[in-house]
Amino acid sequence: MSDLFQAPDYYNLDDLLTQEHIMIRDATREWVKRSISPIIEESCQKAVFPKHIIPELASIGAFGPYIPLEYGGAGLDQISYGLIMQELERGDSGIRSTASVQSSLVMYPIYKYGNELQRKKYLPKLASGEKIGCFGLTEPNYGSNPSDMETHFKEMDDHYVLNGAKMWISNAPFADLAIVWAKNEKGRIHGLIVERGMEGFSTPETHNKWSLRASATGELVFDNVKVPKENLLPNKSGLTAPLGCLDSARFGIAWGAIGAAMDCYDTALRYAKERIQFDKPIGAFQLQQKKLAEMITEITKAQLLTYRLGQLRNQNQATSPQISMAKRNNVDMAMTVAKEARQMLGGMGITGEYPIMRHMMNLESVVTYEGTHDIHLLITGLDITGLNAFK
Ligand code: TGC
Ligand code: FAD
Repeated sequence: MSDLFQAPDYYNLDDLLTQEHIMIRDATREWVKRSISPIIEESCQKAVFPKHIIPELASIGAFGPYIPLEYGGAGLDQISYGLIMQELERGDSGIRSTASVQSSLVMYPIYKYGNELQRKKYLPKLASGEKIGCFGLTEPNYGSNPSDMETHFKEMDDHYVLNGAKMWISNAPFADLAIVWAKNEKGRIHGLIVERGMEGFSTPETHNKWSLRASATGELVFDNVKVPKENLLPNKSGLTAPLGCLDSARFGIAWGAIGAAMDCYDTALRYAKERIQFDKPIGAFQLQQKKLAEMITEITKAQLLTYRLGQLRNQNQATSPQISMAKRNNVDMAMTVAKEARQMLGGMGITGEYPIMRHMMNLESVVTYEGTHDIHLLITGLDITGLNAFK
């Protein structure tokens, strides 16, 4: 089925964007129509990540949009980054996942916490898609509370010996390298660059997912892996280091979720005008109009929240709790929009003829990863009361 997507802009938000923003957004939108829409249903049904799109994602600037040009990035601002994530997730959350992991969870820590040698060695190849990375924080026994992680490394003469396991890692099955968060002998968390081919390092794939099926997920297993000392990220340690990467990725997800919601809304709106029941388009019934009116209201509110957050990020003034609020609100909004839109399509809503059910299933992962819905609420709770309700 051809992709007829038309983006809703109820409050003329395009007027707030620069020409460059609009150009980048439209170019990504066109690429999604051309390269993702025709293949995504089959990728999801078959549960395979379409690897052939990697060079194309690189060429549209989706790998490291805000990483400086000198390291191969696109040198763009945060709103451009957000718009790219929005458009990719309009195509599919799994495609956005691949781009946001590569950008915010692999390139960002190397850029921010790495030394110049590491930046020069890895960033251009990650930007061009020649190398794909993944990010290992979550463990089988430690998801929401990564500070208790068990993965650890010991210092030897010219290398470290790494042991442990990570779980639920996007891109792991085919990644060339992993940014792995592990504790040293003093219990301090550090980031290590672990490369495919290092002895004792394996990446088994996680099968039978009902969600994010076009994204490959796997484990990272470390069995006495010898990691050269030059692979430790030297410029930041402690839990704040991985959490800093998550701020950037969560910001991208806040924009991405709007893309998924826009696609569901747009599909339902078109269907409501075309589908005739009781001699009328179903869009003429008040109950269906209520659904559509509430969807566009919530999408518009999310767009405004996210645009302002983008301005704050551009000024380096966005706080982590502000990012949590946007991630939580927008993903929840997108889930509600998807659920209502699916019902509006009746039986057709459950088929792969339309994208809604796929978005709905994907969002079940998006609401959980990068901090669950509940965890982000607790982050807001802590921020406004000063009282920690995690423990
Ligand atoms: P807590 O004691 O509160 O904090 C420890 C230190 O971290 C600081 N901090 C942050 N720093 C930078 N950015 C943030 N967002 C930060 N949030 C907290 C904090 O100030 C403190 O610093 P210091 O100097 O005092 O030591 O730590 P806690 O153990 O109580 O846990 C806090 C909590 C629950 C907020 C945090 O651990 C959390 O966010 N949990 C959720 C875990 C999570 O999001 N995992 C994501 C894994 S990656 C992933 O899902 C990728 S999916 C990718 C895709 O496919 O798109
Ligand atoms: P748990 O932490 O066990 O939480 C279970 C439930 O308990 C949740 O509802 C949670 O909100 C609730 N809960 C936990 N603590 C509290 C509390 N203090 N108060 C109230 N409720 C609480 N991780 C990576 O490191 N890298 C990746 O690339 C990555 N990709 C992923 C891809 C997919 C498809 C998925 C599903 C996950 C991915 N993750 C990744 C892992 C993800 O970040 C974790 O699943 C998430 O952080 C939650 O951890 P958990 O699954 O262990 O749930």
